[in-house]
Amino acid sequence: MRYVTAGESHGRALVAIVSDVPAGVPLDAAAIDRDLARRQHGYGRGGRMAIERDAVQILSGVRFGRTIGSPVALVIANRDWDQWLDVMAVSGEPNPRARVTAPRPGHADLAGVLRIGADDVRDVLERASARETAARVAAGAVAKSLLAELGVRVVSFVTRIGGVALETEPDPREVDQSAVDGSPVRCPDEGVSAAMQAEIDAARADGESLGGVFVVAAVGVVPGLGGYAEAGQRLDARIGSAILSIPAIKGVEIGDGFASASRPGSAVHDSILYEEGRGIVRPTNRAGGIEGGMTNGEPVVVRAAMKPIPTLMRPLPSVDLDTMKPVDAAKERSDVCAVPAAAVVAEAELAMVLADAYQDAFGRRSVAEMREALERFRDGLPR
Ligand code: EPS
Repeated sequence: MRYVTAGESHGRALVAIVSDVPAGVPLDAAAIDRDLARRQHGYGRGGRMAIERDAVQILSGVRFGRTIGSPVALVIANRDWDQWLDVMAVSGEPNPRARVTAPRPGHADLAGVLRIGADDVRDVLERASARETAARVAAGAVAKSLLAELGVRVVSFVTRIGGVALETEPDPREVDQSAVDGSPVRCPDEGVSAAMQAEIDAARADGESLGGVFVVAAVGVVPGLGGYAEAGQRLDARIGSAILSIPAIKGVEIGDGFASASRPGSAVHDSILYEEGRGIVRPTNRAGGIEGGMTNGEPVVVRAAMKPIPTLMRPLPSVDLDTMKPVDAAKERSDVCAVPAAAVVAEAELAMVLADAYQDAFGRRSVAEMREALERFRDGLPR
């Protein structure tokens, strides 16, 4: 299973096409809309989220609530498009006064115009905007629904915003996702949530933006997904690539990741034990559910670092690309912090990688075929 998206931030709509979808996956627009709403919410979001009420239209690939094995096309209209007709029209002449010529440090603006030879930064920023991630969340909902049919649940929570961090991370098996979603910053601890919101308030007052860290995890995953024999099979590489493809993600670790580098081997690797009736058990999950490029049957635990949003209300120095004279970087309406939203996008990305890995292992054609093969595999595991 894979997806492709199209659409600009202030264009008419965002589009996702999900291909290689097995037949029989339950899919209804309301379930996708719930994830779209989770992505929109979050303390620290800007004015745009007050305008949009993201809602998906399923154009193809679904009959009477189930996929039929053909590509699923999804559309999310941009409500704000009405206000941008003069700037984002498909035909006619652009308004020269609407040009953007002061690239924002940290955004795609500068490298993008150098790449395509544009004389208006808007040609780049419209597509580079993280608005595109709404389409990813819609696509990921298809993967999540398949995974749910196979007993896999994907969860996420925020562990750091700026200088405020959650000291002890919960075991993903015990995370109550609706309680997490009840926190305005999607953090499982109420006290830390409140401190994170205060951090965001202070940043907003200061014309600043903030990044952070989140965990995205999959629970109920069978061992052996991915592969050790070929670079392209390795699941950690596939997950790393997918998570790093989310705008503003600058670091990814699996399990204890960077902390493992400073510990001796005996304090890093997870012992292998056997318990009658339960089979093989692992008393710890420092590996984050992945060994040798494969799932090992423990929850897959991924942590990602998001940089602060590049649009600053107190802008950094830039140059005007027309004159090459120093100017303040462009200011656009923006978010102060979007870490809670990025975690929801990461659920979609992780789900898409895992759905594809399940298809590699158990068949690509239908949920029924996949379920049967999965049962056979499970029956063969040591008990
Ligand atoms: C976003 C929509 C955008 C921004 C944000 C993400 O809306 P607008 O630009 O109209 O305010 O809120 O984009 C960025 C922060 C960025 O740097 O591109 C969304 O739907 O997530």
